Amino acid sequence: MSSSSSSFSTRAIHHGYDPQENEGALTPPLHLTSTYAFDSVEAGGEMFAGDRVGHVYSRISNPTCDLLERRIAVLEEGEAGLALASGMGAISATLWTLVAPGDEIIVDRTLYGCTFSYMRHGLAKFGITITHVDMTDPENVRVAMNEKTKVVYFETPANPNMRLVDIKAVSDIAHGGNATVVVDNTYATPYLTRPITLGADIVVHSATKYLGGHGDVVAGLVVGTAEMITEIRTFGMKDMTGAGMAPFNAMLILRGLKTLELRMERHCANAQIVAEMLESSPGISKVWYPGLASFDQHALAKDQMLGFGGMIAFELEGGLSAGKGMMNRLQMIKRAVSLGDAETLIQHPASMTHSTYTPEERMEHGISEGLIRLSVGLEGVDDILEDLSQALGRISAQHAA
Ligand code: 3LM
Repeated sequence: MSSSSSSFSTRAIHHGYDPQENEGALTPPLHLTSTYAFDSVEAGGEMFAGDRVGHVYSRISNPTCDLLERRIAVLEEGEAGLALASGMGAISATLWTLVAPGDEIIVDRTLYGCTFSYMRHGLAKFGITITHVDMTDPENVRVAMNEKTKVVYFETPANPNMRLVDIKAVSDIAHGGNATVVVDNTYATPYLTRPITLGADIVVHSATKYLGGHGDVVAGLVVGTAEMITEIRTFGMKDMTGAGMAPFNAMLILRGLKTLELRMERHCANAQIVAEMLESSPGISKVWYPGLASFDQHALAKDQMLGFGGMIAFELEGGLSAGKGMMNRLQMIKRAVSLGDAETLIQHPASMTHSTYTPEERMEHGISEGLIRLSVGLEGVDDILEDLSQALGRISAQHAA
């Protein structure tokens, strides 16, 4: 067992599990069960009423998910965690729990495409106002806050253009108006940033990404106070979405977490080298990576993040057509959505992850048509550089011709 004062990896490997309670099994058991036998009718009734602790049905809780929930809570330094079927399940279960018709959510300008769609085309249909502000200046949140504001929501770094939000400054302003601060920590992971320690109330994750880390599972997590998590579990997850995590998926995420620190160190190291190479390459007009001195919010990144992460955004001088040509010439690097895997992945947000925005919305929300997103993987960095160079080289040669 590990205490919350142990190192990050020690907590990620040991927290909440004692092999001696499970016949010495080093790896936690996988509880493949949909339902649970009650000692008596009365005991079952008490569990349903919340007067007795225990599992009643795996859409609500499961022992394998429970271990993952305790582990992510200790890694994020929150009180409690919740495991859901996907990142979108985590986000929707959380927001369905927090808001009602007439309420307002203030969100940053840039969001992952399906989160944007869920809010703008989903929640907005049910009488919830979605107000986008540029949170790179926290004062914009103060100006927008009003008595209807229930939630302040953002990603940092934001998908796909890497904008950062000052978690502490925005949380202080939001709390002045009694709003709940929800941070999507998918890009940073708790190894690089712990939003709750900076004042956020709730953290949501697409665990599909770095937490799982191997591209083999779709999953989501939420961390917050025990009281908030109970509400999200019993309303947003159980009744509104039904989006509980399958126990097998919890096992895969538990396995991924054990190497999160190691993997993040390598993602950060590789991405820094790749970002510097891209920035110095002819034919590239702009690179967005928090570890570059040229990054507008480099100072905030140094303050708020332990490392600069594995995600890079960039644009070619030749715009979208040059970008498509370059991506199509890559050999080892895979053209795929998702991120945080061992494999380096590249994609075009405007036609893929952020195609849920209209072209006008993308322009308004800071996602240019030529933007390319790179999720730098764990391969040898020389192999990543070589693949990018050969694809870029041909583009530069074409432009010169
Ligand atoms: C993607 N992103 O390629 P799931 N929050 C963030 C995310 O990046 C994502 C989610 C939530 C991508 C998925 S696009 C079809 C593939 C910051 C997912 C949602 O429900 O687990 O996919 O998480 O950017």
